[in-house]
Amino acid sequence: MTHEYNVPRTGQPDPAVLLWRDSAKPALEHGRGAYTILVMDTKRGARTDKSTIARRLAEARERTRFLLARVSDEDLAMQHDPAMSPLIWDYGHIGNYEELWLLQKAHGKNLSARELYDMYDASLHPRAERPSLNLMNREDAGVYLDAVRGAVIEALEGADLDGDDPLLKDGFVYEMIVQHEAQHNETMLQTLQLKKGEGYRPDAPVEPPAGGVEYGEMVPVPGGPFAMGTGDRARALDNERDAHEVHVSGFLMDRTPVTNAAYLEFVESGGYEKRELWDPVGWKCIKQERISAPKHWYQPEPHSWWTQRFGFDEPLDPALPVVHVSWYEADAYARWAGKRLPTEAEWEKAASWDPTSGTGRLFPWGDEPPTPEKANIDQLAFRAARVGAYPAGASAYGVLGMVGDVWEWTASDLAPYPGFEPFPYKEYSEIFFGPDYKVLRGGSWATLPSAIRNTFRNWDLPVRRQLFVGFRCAR
Ligand code: AVJ
Ligand code: FE
Repeated sequence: MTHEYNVPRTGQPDPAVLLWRDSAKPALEHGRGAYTILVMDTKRGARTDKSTIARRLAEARERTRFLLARVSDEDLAMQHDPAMSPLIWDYGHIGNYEELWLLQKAHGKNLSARELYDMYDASLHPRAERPSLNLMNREDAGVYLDAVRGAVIEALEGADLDGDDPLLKDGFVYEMIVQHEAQHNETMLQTLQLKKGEGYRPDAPVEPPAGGVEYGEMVPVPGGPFAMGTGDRARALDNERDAHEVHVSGFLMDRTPVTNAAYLEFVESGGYEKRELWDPVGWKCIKQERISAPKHWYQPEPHSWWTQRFGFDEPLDPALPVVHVSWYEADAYARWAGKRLPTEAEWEKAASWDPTSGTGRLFPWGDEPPTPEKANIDQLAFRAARVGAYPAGASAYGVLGMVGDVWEWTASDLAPYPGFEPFPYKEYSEIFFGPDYKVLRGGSWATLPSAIRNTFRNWDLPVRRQLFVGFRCAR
C-alpha cells in the first residue's frame, strides 16, 4: 500500500531548521549529560515562543527516532505483548495524531486519507487488534511523519497564539502534541522492556549518581489546606485543571520510594501467600497468574534474585526502587509494612507545596527546569538510580525522588477535579474516570521533561506492571 500526501517531499529546506535558526542550537545530544528541552515557566504567564515550539517538536522527534533506530524491522512490526501496540503503530500514530491536531483541528488542513486516521485512532482499535492493521512500515511512516511535520511548521509561522481559539491560545495544542510524542516514547520503552530475544541498549547512557540513602525514614507533612491542580491552560492537560483547595490531615510520607531490598523482605516473608494482605481482586489475580514477585524478577537459585532489564540479566540491586509492580502488589506491601499508599492529594502536597510561600511549585525543587542533578528523567541514565541519589531534587518538605526514577502508584482512582471540563477531547482523560483506573504520579527515568510536573496525572489499570512504576508509602 502506498500513501499519498499533498506536500512536496523533496528539495524543500526543513522549515524547522529555518525557525530555529535564531535560537541557540540544542545544547546537548541525548546521553551527554543535560537536557535539550527547555521547560517554560507557566507560573508567571510566560508563554513559549514559536521557535521554541518548533525546537521542542524537533527534539521529541529526534528522541522517537533515536529510540527506534536501534530496533530491527522485525521487532518494529511484531506485537511483543498483548497489552502493547506494535512499535510501528506508535510511530505512525505519533504522526497521525499530530496531523489530526496541529493540521486538521488547529488549522483546517489535511494531508492524508481517512483510512490513515482510522488505522491510527487509539479509540477505534484496542492494542491487541493493532498488529492486524495494514500499518505503514518504517520508511513510509518516516516520510509521512516528515510531511506532516513540514506542513505543521509552515502553519505554525502564521498561527495566532494570542487569539481566542483555546486550542491555539498560548500554544496549548503544540504543547499537547509534544507531550503526546513524549508519552509514546515512554510507551515504546515499556514495549522494549517486554520484548523477548535480543537485548535493547542505547549508546552513551549517563551514569546516575552512585550515592543513595537507606529506605525507611518517613517525613512529616503537616495537615491543612493546599492548592491542588493548576489553572494553567498553556501546558497542563485537562485532568490537571483547575487549581482547587484541598485539606489533608497531617501524615507521614516515605522519604524515598520503596527499595528492592525492602520489597524483597515482603516477598521472602511470604507476603504473596498471605491472603489478608491483599485486595480480594488482587489476590485472585496473583493466584490466577501465579505471580509471586515483581515482573522481570527471577531466581537462578534459591535466595539469589536477578532481574532482566531490556533483555539483559543483572543481579537485583537492593538500593534501587522496586519497579514493575502492580497497584495490588504496592497496596499489599504497604499493608504488610503497617503503612498505606498515599492518596493523590497527599502525594501532590508532599511534592509541590511550599509552606513558606504558600504556593505550589512546578517541580519538587521549585519552578526551575530539571537538571541531571535534580532528577533522573529524560532517558539519560536509561535506568532508575538508587533511592535518595538526588538530594538537590528534594521537595519543600524534604521528600526525595518524587519526580523521576519510577512512577508512583497512589491510593486514588482517576477522578475529575471540581469543575472539570474535557479539553480538547473526551478520549484524552474523561472516558477513563471512575473506579477502574488508579493514578500514578511523578514520572520515571523514561519520562521526557516536557511531559512531567508536580500536577501531572497518569493512570493505568491496577493489574498493570509494564510501566516503570514503583511506589512509596504513607501513614
Ligand atoms: C495518559 C499515559 C495514560 O498512554 O494511554 C497517549 C496518554 N493519550 N495517547 C496513554 C495518551 C493518547 C495515555 N496516558
Ligand atoms: Fe496516543
